[in-house]
Amino acid sequence: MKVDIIGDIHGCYDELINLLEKLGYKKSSYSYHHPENRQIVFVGDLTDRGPHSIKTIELVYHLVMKQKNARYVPGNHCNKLYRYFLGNNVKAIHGLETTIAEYKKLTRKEQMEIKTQFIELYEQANLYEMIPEVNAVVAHAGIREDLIGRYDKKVKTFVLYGDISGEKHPDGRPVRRDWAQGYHGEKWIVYGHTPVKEARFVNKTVNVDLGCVYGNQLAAYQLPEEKIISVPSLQPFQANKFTLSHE
Ligand SMILES: [Mn+2]
Repeated sequence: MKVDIIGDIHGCYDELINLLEKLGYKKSSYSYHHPENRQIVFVGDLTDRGPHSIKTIELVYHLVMKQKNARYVPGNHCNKLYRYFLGNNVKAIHGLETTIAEYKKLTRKEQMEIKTQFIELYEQANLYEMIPEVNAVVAHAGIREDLIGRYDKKVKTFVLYGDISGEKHPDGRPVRRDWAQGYHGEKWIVYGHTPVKEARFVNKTVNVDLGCVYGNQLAAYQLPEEKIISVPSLQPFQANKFTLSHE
């Protein structure tokens, strides 16, 4: 099996379509198929901040749940939207407000459909995906080698938010440890979560969140080819959203 692991989309639906086409997927009715039967894996954070979060949910739901030739792992934004749809009291900030605004413009029937689809997609997802055929593990914010195979609360926090210590930078951002530097495993760890201008390779890990929603690129990491394929973002570029290191 060959896979295309796609970074954080954050509602950048048009860029997702461009990327799927560049990767060689062919559209037929509402589906995308690859002539060589490649599989798509989404690293999570489908929604928030970008222009088309609802369309992105619909397409990913279709590929994963109906067509069943794609996989999805949840990101922290997915977790928050899931809790919103369950009726929990979550704050509509950090991008969730854009998804809620789109959602509220839908009819009651459409709202019910999209909510049901997203809840179904989220609940069937594993915290991370192991893909032995290409010797890889896909987790939204990455995963430490000793956590692979575990599915407890600590792992959940790690794969959704990264290696956070609980400390904060003076500007309020959480301090994240650079788990990739300490990773010496044999499996590829493919992740997103922290926007970087270029795919960040450290040991056998790669960050494929090229900050599409901040105007850079939407990228896929191809295995077993070990190749990055990307398309330009259609959003305005925001240089201050990119960090040079893991922070
Ligand atoms: Mn994230």
